[in-house]
Order: sequence, then C-alpha cells, then structure tokens
Amino acid sequence: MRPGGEMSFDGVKYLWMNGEVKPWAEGTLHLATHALHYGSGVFEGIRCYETEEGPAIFRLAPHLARFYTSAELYHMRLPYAPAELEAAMGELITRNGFTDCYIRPIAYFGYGTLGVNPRQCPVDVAILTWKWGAYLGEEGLTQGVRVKFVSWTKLHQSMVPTMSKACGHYLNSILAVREATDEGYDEGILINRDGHLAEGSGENLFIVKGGVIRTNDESSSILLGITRDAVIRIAKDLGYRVEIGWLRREDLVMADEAFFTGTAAEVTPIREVEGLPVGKGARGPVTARIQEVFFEAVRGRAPRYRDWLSPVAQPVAS
Ligand code: PPE
Repeated sequence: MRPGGEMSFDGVKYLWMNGEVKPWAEGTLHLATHALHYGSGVFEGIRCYETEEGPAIFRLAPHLARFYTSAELYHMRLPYAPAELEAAMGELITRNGFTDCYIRPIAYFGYGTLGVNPRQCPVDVAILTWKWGAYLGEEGLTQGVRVKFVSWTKLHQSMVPTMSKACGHYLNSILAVREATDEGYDEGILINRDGHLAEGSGENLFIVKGGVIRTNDESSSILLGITRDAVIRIAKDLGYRVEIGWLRREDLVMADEAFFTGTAAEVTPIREVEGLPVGKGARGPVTARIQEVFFEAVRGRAPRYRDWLSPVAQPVAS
C-alpha cells in the first residue's frame, strides 16, 4: 500500500441527495441503480481549504462547469442549477463543521430500468464531503513519489470522451494504480495509444527541463485538470516558460524535475521513475516554488489568486 491518502467518513454527519440534506447513514441506493451496473455517472473532486476568513472552496466555478460538461458528454441532464449545488456544498460544509475538506458531487443514472440504454433512468445528484489528507502522503509532498509506466493503455479519446470525469473511465485508472502499488510504487502513469504519456491514475503530469515547464493537453487523452490550469497560471506568473505538447517516456526519465497535479494530489513531486531518479531524485527547486505559491493561493494568502476562492457563507453568530 502506498502511504498517505488518509481519509475517513467517521464523524461526517450529513450528505446531500436529490435536493435534501440527509444524515450520512441515509445515503443509500437500490441495487438496480443503473450506475452501479454500468458506471454511468459523472463526478467532481473539489477541495475546501481553511483561510483566515473561514472555509473557502478552491476554483468552484470551473469544477462546476466541468461537472455539467461531463454530464452533457454522456447526454445526462442535471435537474439542478449550479447555484443550487453551490448552496448545498456550503450548507454541508457548515453543518458538518468542516474547515478543510474534500467535496464530491456525483450525478448518475439511477433506479428505473436496467439494460445498457439508460433512457428511462432518472438522473440523481448527490454531494458528499469528508476529510482527506495528502493524497500521496505528507512525505510525498516534500520528498516526492516513485512511479512506473503501467502496462494498461490510457483510454483513448476515440473510445470515450476522456475530458468527461465519468465514473466508468476510472476502471482504467484502478487497473493502473493497482498495478503500480502492487509492485511497490506510489502511483502509475498511463501511456496513451500513440505511445505518449497521458497522466497518473488521478493526476496530471508536468516536467521541468532546462527551466522550461512542460505538460500535455486534451490531445493526449487526459482529463483537463483544474489544478493543472492553476499551476500553468502560477508558473507563468512566476516568469517560467510553459510549453504545452506531447510528452514521451524519455522526457520524464530525463527531466530535471517532475510533478503531479490534482485536487486530491495538489502538487506532488515525482522523484523516481521505474527506479531511475528524476533529476537529483528529490523535490526540485521549481516544483518547490510552485508548491509554495499553490499552497498560499489555496489558503487565501496570495491576493492575486483571491478570485479562485469561494468563501463558504458562515451562519451569523447569534
Ligand atoms: N487526471 C485524472 C485521471 C484525475 O482523476 C484527476 C483528478 C486529474 C487528472 C486532476 O484534475 P483536477 O482535480 O481537476 O486538477 N482526480 C480526482 C479524483 C481522485 C480520486 O482518487 O478520487 C481528484 O483529484 O479529486
């Protein structure tokens, strides 16, 4: 087992299901739910961070926009407006008493009929929140993680709309992360059908070479990460050149530095690929600088990125 990823549902009091806040224990479904059989759902992963002005959701607007796009790509119409979901998230965070937490909205074809075609299934929407620590471990954030290229090919954009954060797509990721962790690595990197690097099982990939920062885009069959977008902006603001294009295995192996980005993974350095050190085999200076600004931004300590935070309305003290 890889270290970290500490998470627990203990003490989570409430969840939101189809328009209602309910006790956590009541978040149950019927076994004939379409999504259980066919992976027919879409979801988001969002983080809420503690700031000096209370809890604030990081980059809520793009996460909500991607949620609706993911659904649309599967012809799923969400019966709630973004503002209703935003209000529900705020209510859950407040009623659960969270400061830092992870937020997981999910929309899926529910109980109606079985059979691949979900035509007569309702679209159900739910939101969960819980405490989730560093995805690849606290030590991973500072020391970096060890990865391998897995034997499974990344689902190609001609097979599924890879830009949709769809439940079923994660079968590909599950195979990748299990293969990597079974062999003692922290994470697996999937290669796409063209032989280029795609991404980690739940993270986007960046490399640093000669002071230039490089990452791939949707043409490599990746999920277009919102953390990826934030890091591109931070890197440019720090004065780095950022190049977007295909990445090959040897680009990663020969890089000066490499790191993963993701809501759960935040910015995690990669220190070793298949036993070979990346650069000096430790977190590099560019990665450290980007991490520093990223963590200032999410905690509300970087004025230029304040508009990335949506404060959770706190109940007025009585
Ligand atoms: N690629 C994949 C395949 C992916 O799952 C994620 C997020 C990303 C890239 C980064 O996207 P973004 O979070 O918008 O920067 N993975 C989510 C789920 C992880 C999980 O284990 O569940 C996450 O980080 O929330």
